[in-house]
Amino acid sequence: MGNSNRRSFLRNLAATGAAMGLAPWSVRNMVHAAEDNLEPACQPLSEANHEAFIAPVKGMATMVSTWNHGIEANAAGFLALTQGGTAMDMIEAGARVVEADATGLSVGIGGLPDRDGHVTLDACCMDHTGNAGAVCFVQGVLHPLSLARKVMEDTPHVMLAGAGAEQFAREIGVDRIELLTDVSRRAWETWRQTSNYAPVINIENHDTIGLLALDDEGRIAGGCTTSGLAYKMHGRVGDSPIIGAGLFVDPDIGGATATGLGEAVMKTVGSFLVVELMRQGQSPQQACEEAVHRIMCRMPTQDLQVGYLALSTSAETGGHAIHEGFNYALTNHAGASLIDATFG
Ligand code: SD4
Repeated sequence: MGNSNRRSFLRNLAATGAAMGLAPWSVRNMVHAAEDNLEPACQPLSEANHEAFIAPVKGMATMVSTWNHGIEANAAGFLALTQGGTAMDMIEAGARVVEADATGLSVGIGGLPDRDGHVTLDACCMDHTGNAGAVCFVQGVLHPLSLARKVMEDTPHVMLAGAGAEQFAREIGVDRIELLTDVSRRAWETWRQTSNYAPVINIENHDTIGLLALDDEGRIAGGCTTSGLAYKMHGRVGDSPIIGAGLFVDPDIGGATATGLGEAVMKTVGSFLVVELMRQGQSPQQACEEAVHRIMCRMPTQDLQVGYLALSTSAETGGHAIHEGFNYALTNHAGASLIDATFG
């Protein structure tokens, strides 16, 4: 049975079980029993070979960032580059533009809150040496990616969470700011009237920014910043600040970032997977397809959206999503474009 037939067979089986009024655990057992009788779940799409290094190119600065707001982010990144910045400076400059845009409902100020009305932010970054920093479940901080960079550069740690991250922010002079805007508060109040307090898992409503940049010296860096899943449970942390899930950069190979339902990305350590597949010789595009395929094999009964974006140290790019609708901005010295990712 092909993978997509297998998926729809299992999805139909789960739907039939639910329609028959079976308990969720009983539907799960039925699906697992059916899976056991099918051939192995996840065959790779293509044979891997074993590269260990992708020769970096110089003079080919390239930046890719998820969704429409990637255009502004990349423009800020290239401005930082022309001012003498490194790949990591490009990432931070790009992230800050989107984090400060109160009209965006998924990143920084204006981001939709959790189900209790708190805006909690997640962010991480990795630089061209493979160093990493992250903050998660942080409130009242306008630029979580800059805070993640400070964790990376000025502490012996990789990740600070919640009140500890906020304390660190105050210690380094970052003022507290209200992140819930009138628009996001009204959206939350409307949601509260109709919700059953289950976190929303929607294939449309994702626009975390993930950014990858290669500077003219061949240095690569990445970042990811988000307010996470709208109306999530208080305390929920997604993939975006998790090194290897929402972002991974290997200075010898390239980087990858993810957008969409973080739980699916975390369970498959998606961005690390993309980069490792690139190490084994796959192009960024092939690697993104394989990582999406892995989610679809592992979670065949769930309808969810995940998109991956990748950039190699040789300035090759790729992007792929489960469903139609994921796009990303690609900027290099020749100009900027918005690209619709392949899907399926
Ligand atoms: C999360 N991956 O918190 C994030 C959400 C997202 O575009 O990507 N939105 O699960």
